[in-house]
Amino acid sequence: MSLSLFDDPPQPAQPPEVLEPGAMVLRGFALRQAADLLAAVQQITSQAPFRHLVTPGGLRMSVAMTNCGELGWVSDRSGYRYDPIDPDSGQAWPAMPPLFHQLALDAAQAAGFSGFAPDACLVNRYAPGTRLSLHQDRDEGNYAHPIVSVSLGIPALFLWGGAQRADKTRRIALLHGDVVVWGGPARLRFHGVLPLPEARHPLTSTSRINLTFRKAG
Ligand code: MD3
Ligand code: FE
Repeated sequence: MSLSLFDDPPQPAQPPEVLEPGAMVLRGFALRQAADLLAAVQQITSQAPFRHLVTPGGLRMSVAMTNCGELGWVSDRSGYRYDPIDPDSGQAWPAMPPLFHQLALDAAQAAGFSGFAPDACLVNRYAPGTRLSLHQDRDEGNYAHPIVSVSLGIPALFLWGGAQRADKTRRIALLHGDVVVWGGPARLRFHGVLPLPEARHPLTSTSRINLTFRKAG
């Protein structure tokens, strides 16, 4: 047993912020596990490297992506889908680390969704300048399941819209260790990420890593 000045202090639990019914921000919920989560991401990307997918319209996405779990989200000229096979390797996606599964289960539970059992984890990597334009997540089989997102590394401004693309958006800062759970009436909201400003983080250098856990199958 040792106490080091350089260890993270225990984090006081912060009350969940309700963005709207079904959408809750759990500030710092993943802070304690952040270094272990990032080590697991490195393990995943050694098997399934980050890549820039192409949209059905032929545009290269500025976000670099990979997946772990039984299913992975992919996009190409033929459309968007969940696929058990990584098209770049022809192999199954890396397994979802137990730490990921447990964190997603615990966060969903804290937001009022019990028994969340994700079968897909999309791993997004942002650099300064990377953005994600306004979209809905509608490639999953059953919208009754929530989506859990975990932000790591440099901060981002998340755009939170409405049921229609043209609806007014709010900006929400997502910082290292923040977890957001989106379910119920919030599940099909339009959302996106503004271009990231230049920044550095001690654990990720100039990147932001976002994990989104889904029940896709
Ligand atoms: C609200 N990722 O991977 S996380 C995505 O920061 C995605 O990488 C963003 O949008 C990111 O699809 C945002 C927050 C998020 C994720 C999924 C949602 C919010 C959501 C699904 C439905 C509603
Ligand atoms: Fe999304």
